[in-house]
Amino acid sequence: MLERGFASPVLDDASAAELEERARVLRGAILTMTTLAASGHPGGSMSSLEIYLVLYHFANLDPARPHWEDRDRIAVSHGHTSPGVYCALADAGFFGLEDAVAHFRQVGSVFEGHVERSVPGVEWGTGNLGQGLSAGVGFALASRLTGRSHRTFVAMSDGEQHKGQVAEARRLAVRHRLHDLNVVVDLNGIQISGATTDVMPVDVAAGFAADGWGVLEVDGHDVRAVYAAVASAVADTSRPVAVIAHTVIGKGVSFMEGRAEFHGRGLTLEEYGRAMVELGCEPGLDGARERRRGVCMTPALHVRRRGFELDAGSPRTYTRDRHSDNRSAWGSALTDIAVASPEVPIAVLDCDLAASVKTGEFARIRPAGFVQCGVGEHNAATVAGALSVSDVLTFFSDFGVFGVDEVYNQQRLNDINEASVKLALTHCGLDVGEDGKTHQCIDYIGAFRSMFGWRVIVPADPNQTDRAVRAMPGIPGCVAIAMGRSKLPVLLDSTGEPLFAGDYAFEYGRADWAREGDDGVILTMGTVAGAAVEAADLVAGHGLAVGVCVVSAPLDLDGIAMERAVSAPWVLVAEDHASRTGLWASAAEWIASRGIGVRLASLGVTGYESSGDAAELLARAGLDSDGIAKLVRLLSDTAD
Ligand SMILES: Cc1ncc(C[n+]2csc(CCOP(=O)(O)OP(=O)(O)O)c2C)c(N)n1
Repeated sequence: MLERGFASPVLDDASAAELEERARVLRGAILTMTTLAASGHPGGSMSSLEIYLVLYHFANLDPARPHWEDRDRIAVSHGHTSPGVYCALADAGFFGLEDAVAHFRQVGSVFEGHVERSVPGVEWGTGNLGQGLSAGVGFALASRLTGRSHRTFVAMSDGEQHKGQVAEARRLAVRHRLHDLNVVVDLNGIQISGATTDVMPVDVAAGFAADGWGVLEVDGHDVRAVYAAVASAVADTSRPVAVIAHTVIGKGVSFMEGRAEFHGRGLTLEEYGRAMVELGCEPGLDGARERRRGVCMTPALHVRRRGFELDAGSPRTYTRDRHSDNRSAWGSALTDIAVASPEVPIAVLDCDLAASVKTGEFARIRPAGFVQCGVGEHNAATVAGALSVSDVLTFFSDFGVFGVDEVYNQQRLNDINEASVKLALTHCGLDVGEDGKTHQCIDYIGAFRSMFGWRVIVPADPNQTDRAVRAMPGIPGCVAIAMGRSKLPVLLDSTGEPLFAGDYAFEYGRADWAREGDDGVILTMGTVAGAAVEAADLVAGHGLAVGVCVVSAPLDLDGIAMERAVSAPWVLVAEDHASRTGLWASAAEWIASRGIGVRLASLGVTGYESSGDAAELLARAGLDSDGIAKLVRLLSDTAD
C-alpha cells in the first residue's frame, strides 16, 4: 500500500487492486452485520465504502494510537452508515472486523447503530444529520489554534445537504480560509423517502461552489478517482475543497442498487444468500451469530475530558459604588484569562452579538481566537464542541435563547460527545431589556436538566460571576454560566462587605448564605438574589429572621445547605426562571427524594412575559424585594 498522507497524487496499481478486492469482501461484511442485527443501514454504507477505504487508509492516522495528537481528523457526518465506517476502520487496523460484524448494534457493544467516539478511529458521534461538517470546521480551526498541522476530512451524504447548518459550516470554513479541510460527499441520489431530487432538490456542487469552495466531481466507486481527487484537494492550499463522489446506493448487489428501501433495512435470509453469491463472498452469518453470543472484545475508547490548569489572572472586586452587570464581569474575566495565559489556545465563538455578550475586548486582544459565526448558531454550537475536544479552551457566548433553546440538539450532541464547551449565556430570564418574550430565556435549567453531563452556574452578582468564570476552565466537561442583562447590586454580607470577594473562592455546587435565620429560608439565585436579600432585610425590621441561601449550581444542590434550609418551617424559592423546570424543581426533587416534609413555596416565572423594563417585569412577577417580602410574611403568618 502507498504511504499515508496523500503525498502521491495517484494511487499505484497494486494499492488500487488491493482496495478493490477489500471493498468486495467488506460489502459482504456490511451485509452480514446488518442481516444479523436485522437492522442498520446497508445501502449508504455500500455507496460510501470506497470513500471510507480511501480516507481511513491514506489519511495520516496511526491505528495503534487512535488519539495520537497530530493525527488527521475524519468526521463522518452521516453516522447511520456506521457499518461502512466500522468495516473500513477494521480494514485499516483499528480493531478486528469479526468483532464489529458480530456485535453490531448489540446491547453494551461499542459498535452502535450510529458512529460514536468510543469506537477507535471515530472522531465525532453523529446520527443527527447535518452536524458533521461543523465538527470538521471545529477540528480544522483547532489545528490552527493549537499549532498542530493536521488535516480534517469530512464524509457526508447528499440527503443531509438539505440542512441549513451545512451551509452555515461551509461559509465559516471559507471565512476562515480552512484550506486544510476537505469534504467528500456520497452523492447516491437516494434517501429514506426516495430520490433526493423528489424529496428536496439540492444542487450540492453549486452550493459548495457558491460559498467559495473548490469542487471536484468523481465516480465514487473508482478508488483511483476518489484517491486522486482527495489528493488534489489536499494539495490545494488556496481554499477548502469538496469532492462530490457520484455513487450508487447498495452498490455491488444488483437488487439493492438504486433502491431506497435498502437505505435502512437489513436483508432477509434469502436476500442475504443471493447477495453473497453475487459478491462472491462466503456467507458469514452462522459464525457471526455464534460469536455474538460472546462478549465484544473491542473496548470502548476512553474519551478524555479534562479541565485546563491555567493562570486565570487576579479576581476583580466590584463594590457597591462600582456596580456592574454580570455579562460585563464575564467579559472582563475572560479578557484577564487570555492575558494571564497567553500560551493557552482559546477560542471564543460569537454569533453577531459580541457587543451585547461582552466578548469584544477578547476579540481585540486575541483576534485569531475570536470566531465570528454570523447568525449561524447551530453551526457555532457544534464547532464549539469539536474545538473543545481538541485541546482548545472553548467559550461560546450568546443570548440564552440562541445558545440553548435554538440549538438544543447540538448541545445535546456535545454532551454525548463528551465535549468541554464553556457556554456563556447572557440575557437569561426576564432580564433581557425590552425585547419581549421571544428573547426571554426562562427554561435553560430545564433544558440542561434533561441532559446528563452539562453543569449550570447562575452567578448572583458581578463578583461571583468574576470568580466563577475564572474557575470554569478548570471544570472538565460542558459548563454553562447564565446571566441576565442588567446591572445588579453587589451582594453584601450581614457586615456590609461584598459576599463574593475577599477570601471567597468559587466552588461548583457550593451554596452560600447571604443572611442567617431560622424563621424561614429563601433559596435564590442569579438576578433575583439581591432582591431576596433586600426582602430578608425588610422583614428583619418586623422581627422575622429569614435565611437567604444563594445557590449558584441549580442542578447540583449543596446537600449541607439544603439540610439546613429544610429544617426551617418553610422554604421559598425565588428565581428568574420558569419555576417548574428551574431551581424550584431541583429543590422539590431534592426534598421529595428524601421524604422530607417541608412547605416549599415558589416565586418564579409562570408564563411568557411582555416587553418592558426588566425591573418592572420582575416586580410584576413578584420577584422584587417588596414582592418577595410580601410572600415571606404570608408564609410566616400561615406557618404551623
Ligand atoms: C437531523 C436528522 N433528521 C432526520 C434524520 C432521519 N434520517 C436518517 S437517514 C435520513 C436520510 C438521509 O439521506 P442520506 O444520508 O442521503 O441517506 P442514504 O444515502 O444513506 O440513503 C434521514 C432523514 C436524521 N438522522 N437526522
